[in-house]
Amino acid sequence: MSGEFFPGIPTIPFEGPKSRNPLAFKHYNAEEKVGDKTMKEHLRFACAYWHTMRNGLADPFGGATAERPWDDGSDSVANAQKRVWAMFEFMQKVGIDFYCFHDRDVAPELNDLAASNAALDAVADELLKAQQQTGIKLLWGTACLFSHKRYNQGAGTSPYADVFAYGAAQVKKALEVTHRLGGEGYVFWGGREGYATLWNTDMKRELDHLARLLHMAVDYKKKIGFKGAFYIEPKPREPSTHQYDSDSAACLNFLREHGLIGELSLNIETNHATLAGHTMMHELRVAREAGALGSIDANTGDELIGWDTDQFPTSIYLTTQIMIEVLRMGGFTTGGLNFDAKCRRESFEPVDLFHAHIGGMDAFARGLKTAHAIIQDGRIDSFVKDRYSSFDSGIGAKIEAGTATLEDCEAHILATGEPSTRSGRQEMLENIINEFI
Ligand code: XLS
Ligand code: NI
Ligand code: NI
Repeated sequence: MSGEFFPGIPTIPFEGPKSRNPLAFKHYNAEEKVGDKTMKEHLRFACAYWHTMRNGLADPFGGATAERPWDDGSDSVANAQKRVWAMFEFMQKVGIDFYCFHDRDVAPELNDLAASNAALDAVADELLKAQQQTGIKLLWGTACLFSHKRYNQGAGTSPYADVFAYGAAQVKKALEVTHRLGGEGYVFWGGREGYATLWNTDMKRELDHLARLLHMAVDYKKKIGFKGAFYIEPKPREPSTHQYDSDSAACLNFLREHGLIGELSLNIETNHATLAGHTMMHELRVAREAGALGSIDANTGDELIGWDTDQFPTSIYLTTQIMIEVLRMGGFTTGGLNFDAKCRRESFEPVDLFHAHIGGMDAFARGLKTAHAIIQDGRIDSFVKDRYSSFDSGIGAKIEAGTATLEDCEAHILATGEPSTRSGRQEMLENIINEFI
């Protein structure tokens, strides 16, 4: 089958590690079982509408380079509807079952809210048709509250009430459309919810407003019967100097402080972890241990470029770390691995979209198998368990149970003397990980 939009590119087959065909999977074999689930069930790949269909690949020094022959570049609804079919042909050929979008990626922003809403409805009709024809599902939807000029000082945290209200109205509509399309989730990424300088900022008021917006959304979700998950996506900076949802810990603290914990979990993006000065594994661990790891934006940054380069993940070490955390939480429920990633500006041909996604999917297939093998092997887990075993009995058990006092600790040390410690064995453990990679 050739198709209308990507002629000459077949449905990508699995050919195994010996294949030298660049348009074939070497490791991702959708129906192959790893443990008790197939790769496809574990990984729940999603394709990002904004990057795949709408990113012209401009960078701060030059304009768009991407060749997308199906797109006439206009803001017409007809162009937006046609693009839906290019997106779905792409996903079918590459074998991705979910997608994610912002309202303004799928449909144009027109002269006023009513016109933009009507355009969104018209494109949603087409999305629904394409979903029904292909079985592809919506992982999550969201509203773009950062591109339009009105949001130049934020949306939920804008100092202007009318801008807040506009953003809230956009969230309302995006939620309705996500609900109508059977979306499994809805993301809040506060694109400009932060500040450029504290000299003009009432931080307390801005944070209270942001919480109000989320509470309104939670209320509306219940009102319309949307059962999908709500996620908040941490990012520390860019475009703002400081963004309130800086990292997993900051988001969790914000949710707790404002009575939203349990209503939202986290959608964690690798490149944002890097910008926050954390590893992705750290960000995932913080969220998982709080019972709040919802979904993942699976990309990667560049070690030498200081911004959100949104590259496709290729490091097996990285994908292994990610999948260890995913497997340890028992797998995704509503979430998945959304490739919030774009080709490099130099990779401007449509076929590059295939190479990029194939590489990301293969990297995650290997990460999944490796993580599964490491967990099955059990040496890492038993090392960690053993490392803390002094808390399983005696004074340690009393400390954990909350029954030990400072006096008890003093009496214990006076009786037992100087404590002994053992090696943390970092190098040995890293060697074990490399046995599997
Ligand atoms: C940008 C964000 C964005 C969110 C969705 O850096 O990653 O793409 O995922 O609004
Ligand atoms: Ni993202
Ligand atoms: Ni990003």
